Amino acid sequence: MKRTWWKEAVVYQVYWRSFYDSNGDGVGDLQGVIEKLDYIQHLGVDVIWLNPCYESPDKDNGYDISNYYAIMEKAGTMKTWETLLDEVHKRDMKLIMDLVVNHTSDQHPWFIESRSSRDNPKRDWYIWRDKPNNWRSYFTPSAWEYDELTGQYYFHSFAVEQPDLNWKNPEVRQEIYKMMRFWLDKGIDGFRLDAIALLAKPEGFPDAADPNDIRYLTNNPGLHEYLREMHEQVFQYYDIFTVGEVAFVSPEEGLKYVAEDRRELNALFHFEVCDEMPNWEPLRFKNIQRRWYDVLWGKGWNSQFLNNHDHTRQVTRYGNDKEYRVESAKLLGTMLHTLPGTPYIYQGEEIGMTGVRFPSIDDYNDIAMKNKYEEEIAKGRDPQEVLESLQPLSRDNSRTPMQWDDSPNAGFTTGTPWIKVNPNYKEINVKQALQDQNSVYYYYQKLIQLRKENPVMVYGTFHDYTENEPYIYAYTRELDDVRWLIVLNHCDHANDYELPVSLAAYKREVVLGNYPDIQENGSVLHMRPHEARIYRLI
Ligand code: ISL
Repeated sequence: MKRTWWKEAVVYQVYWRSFYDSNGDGVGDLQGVIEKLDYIQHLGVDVIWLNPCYESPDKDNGYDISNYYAIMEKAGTMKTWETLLDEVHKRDMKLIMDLVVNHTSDQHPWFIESRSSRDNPKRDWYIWRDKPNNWRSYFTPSAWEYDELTGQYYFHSFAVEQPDLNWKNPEVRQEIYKMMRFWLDKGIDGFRLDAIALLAKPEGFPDAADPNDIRYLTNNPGLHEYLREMHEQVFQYYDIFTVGEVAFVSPEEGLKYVAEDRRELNALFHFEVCDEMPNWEPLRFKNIQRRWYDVLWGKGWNSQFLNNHDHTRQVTRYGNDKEYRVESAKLLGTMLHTLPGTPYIYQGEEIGMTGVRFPSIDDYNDIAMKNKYEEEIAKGRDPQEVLESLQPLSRDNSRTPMQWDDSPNAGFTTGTPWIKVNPNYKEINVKQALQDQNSVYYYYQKLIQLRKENPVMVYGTFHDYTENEPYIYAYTRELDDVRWLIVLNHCDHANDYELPVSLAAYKREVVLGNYPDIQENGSVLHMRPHEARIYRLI
């Protein structure tokens, strides 16, 4: 298998508006990221993924761009951004930017022109029709918005304020490629490609059999031609990393995006877990891992993540964020950093930050949640019941400010935070984690260091020995004569795991564990609640 830096990397995701506020306006900013780069470097990560900071009316937290060539004022200036890139590189790390090209903001000059008249030269830069079909969007009951001025509907896969670009139009594609070269020529190290599976739209926009099953928004014919053209005209000229956000794909479909011989993208995020598995389902998770490994291994590259700025913090959603928060956070980290693919750390995950339950809908900011709340209220549902149904998976669970210390607002800002701080910041914060050798932080540091020193963690083949085990997850990674065994007890109770004969035959050496000692009797491993162990088999 070809070895490359982005396969060996650990990526740290920075949601800058919630990371660190350097000027007291209550919103994190790029200067704040610069001031915390030593903290990120100290963790040992190799790449920073920066969420969108382009000029934007900020309806969807930057995913509605009105000028691709400028930095959002509340984030900073182009000068600040250039300093950030420079400081990242000085610390021997890399920076990938979020590329949002399925849609723009409705305030982008392109769309303002396009909606101005039916014969405007940019009319066909977006998607206009006389009649909508029955599709809904990710964030609204209909994917079509009527525009009085020209008496037609425009298409939007997300919010009304995010009209989709018409990728069929070669002028649009060339303009986007020019913009991508602008940032690549500035020296960035790659792109996270937002909603990239949505670029192509089906001929004639036929009605959907089930409008509520929105997978019709994705993976339509023509998409891969766009991605191949993107590679041909832009990516191949740079030593960069491209990872696509690819919803609703099977491993076979996913391979089409990342197969090295197809020259499209380097890696993908699939959402069989984060979008489609609301809570921890061990057998389902294991099955997903095996299927993607079997189809991609040796051909294309996967990503390992359980949370990001769209998905609830993993220790709350897929672990135990109460009596076993530290052990559970370490177990999930062990799993993500030892399964095949590039591991992603979402800011705050490395100190075991949790999700949140704000008491009022007014405490929430996310357009997706607000829209859904209004939609359900309009159906006559009880407001409190709707709020409680939306809280667990609200995207704001992972968007509360980074918890730096136990001072007011968790040391995030000297102003009023744009979104409330999680009330548990006095217990869970970076200052506390750095003072505690047993903290999640130092465990993540060890995991990341292990990846740098042990290619088996990156290029080792994968084999799951516990397909039908509800609590124990035991799998090996093997490379040449190096063989690692990872054993996880994803459960609030202790469980014994009897090693299969094939594994019991080896002498075992502990590489890392999240409990201070190891309890085993011969080939029976006594695993305590949320215990994780990495063994070298000799
Ligand atoms: O948010 C989701 C589930 O709660 C995801 O399904 C998400 O909408 C989808 O993965 C696309 O997300 C990306 O594009 C959106 C933006 O709101 C998200 O933040 C971004 O990650 C539109 O640009």
